[in-house]
Amino acid sequence: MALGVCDLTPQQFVERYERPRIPVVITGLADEWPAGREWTPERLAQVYGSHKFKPRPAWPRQGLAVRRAVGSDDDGYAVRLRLDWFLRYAAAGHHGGRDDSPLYVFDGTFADREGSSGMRRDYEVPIYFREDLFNHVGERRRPPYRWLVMGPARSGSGLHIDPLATSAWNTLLAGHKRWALFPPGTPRCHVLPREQGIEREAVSWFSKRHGGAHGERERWAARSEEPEPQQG
Ligand SMILES: O=C(O)CCC(=O)C(=O)O
Repeated sequence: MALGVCDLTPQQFVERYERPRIPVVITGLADEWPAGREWTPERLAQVYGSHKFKPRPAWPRQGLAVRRAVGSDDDGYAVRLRLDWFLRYAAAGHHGGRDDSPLYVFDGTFADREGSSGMRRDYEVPIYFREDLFNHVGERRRPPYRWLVMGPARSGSGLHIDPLATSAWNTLLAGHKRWALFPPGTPRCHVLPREQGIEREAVSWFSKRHGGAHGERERWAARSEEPEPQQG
């Protein structure tokens, strides 16, 4: 379901979508954001090119320990990559668009780190999402809550459940993003499969259609009820 920002008040959003936990795409929310103009690959390279962001493969592949994935070193410390290098990687046809597990910037500290904190000025939290639910858990338990995400074709986040079972709002500034959404109540084994040969990463999920022996996992994914949601 896609609605324009003018068609939906914050109260209607809560009643019709948030409370019954129904996904919705709201268009027009980012039209005035400076990010829409400023966050082009050229401009980002110019302003933030030497700053390091945290990439990761969409999901570490089966048998590859999480701590050895790009994005963290053998001791679990973050590994970061200069943005101009990442952008070059993403633009190179023989890399980003072809790798088994394309790198994806997924940086939850960009807004706090010197060097990239200026990006905070380029967007604002839309009126529908201004209530800060993480306030209720206290600062000590607040998980990362704002992310910069970007990548080449076929990159993406692996299947996951968000911190503290919350839901995030997402804005797409360029490109297209395909989603697999699982409704509340989906058995954990379908969202976070552990079987041998089932990979959680986006490119595998979408290309191999890991539906399980009887397609049960696929049936749980929301796209069995609606057309597969695509942003952009
Ligand atoms: O944009 C993505 O790749 C995933 C974003 C995400 O992890 C989320 O909304 O929970």
